[in-house]
Amino acid sequence: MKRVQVIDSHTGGEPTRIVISGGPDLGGGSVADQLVVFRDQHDRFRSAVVNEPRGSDVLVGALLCPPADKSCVTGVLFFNNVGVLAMCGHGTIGLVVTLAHLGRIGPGEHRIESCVGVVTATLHADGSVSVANVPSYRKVKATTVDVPGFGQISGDLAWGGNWFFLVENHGLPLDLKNVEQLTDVSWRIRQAVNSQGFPEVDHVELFGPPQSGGDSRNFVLCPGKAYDRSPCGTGTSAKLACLAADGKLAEGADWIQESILGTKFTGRFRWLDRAKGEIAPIVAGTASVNSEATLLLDDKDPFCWGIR
Ligand code: PYC
Repeated sequence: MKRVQVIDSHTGGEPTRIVISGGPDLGGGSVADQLVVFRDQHDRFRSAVVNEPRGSDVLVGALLCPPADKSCVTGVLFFNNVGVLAMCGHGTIGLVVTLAHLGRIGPGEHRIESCVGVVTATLHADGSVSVANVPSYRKVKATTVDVPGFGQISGDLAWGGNWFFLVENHGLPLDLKNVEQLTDVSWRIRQAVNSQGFPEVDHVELFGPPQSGGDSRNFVLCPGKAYDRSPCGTGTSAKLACLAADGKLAEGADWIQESILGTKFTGRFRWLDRAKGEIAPIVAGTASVNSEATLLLDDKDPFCWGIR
């Protein structure tokens, strides 16, 4: 019987399950190196932690691992119901609140090594967390794809730690009551985008008018077909890159991104390279710890490694 200690939190409604102990030994090296070992040799552990019967499609998992960069408080690799994630903004906010809950860190700046680079998270005195995310940029502006059953859709392709296809003009109400249609259309957009020139896109982000006092509302579909309950930290970073490139948001100004639930992240950016459109985004939000648990992995359990 294997015991895996986890702490669950949610960030703006989006859950994160942090593996505190009992995870596989990934052999050291950078977090990017360890991610490859995790992805190639420990996929059933990923599934055991986040998939049913212990988890659900919406759960994002995070495994603490030793950082190669010793100035970092920890390394972390993120995963979901279908595989590994390059980076996760809501998960990083959840991680910081979880480490504070464990008494491992206090208010102040903390460097964290992810598989796509070091991010700096600040735990503020009021418990909120801001994450200085990896450099973000827009790769393609206003490309049009043909979405079967929906027609032509135009969107931007941008990197914010994951790859996003960002769509403004879809004509769908961004309302929880409409989540099935939003999921269906976003999934078809992703398939069209992947097959029509951009196989790297893993997330689709639809935007609409704000409804809860922010600047914009979004609906983000994740690679495993679950929608992000939070405004998505990497998705907000990709959005900031597009706003910066279009001259629609000034350097240092706040952008309040609402999720489909109405929960909010506050984003802002600093230019890294204006000619290349590269920005340093900062995304801030809050998380709450809601469970401490020990997962029991028993090979005799027919669903020990998750339903997949
Ligand atoms: O907050 O970056 C994020 C994220 C990615 C997938 C789910 N949440």
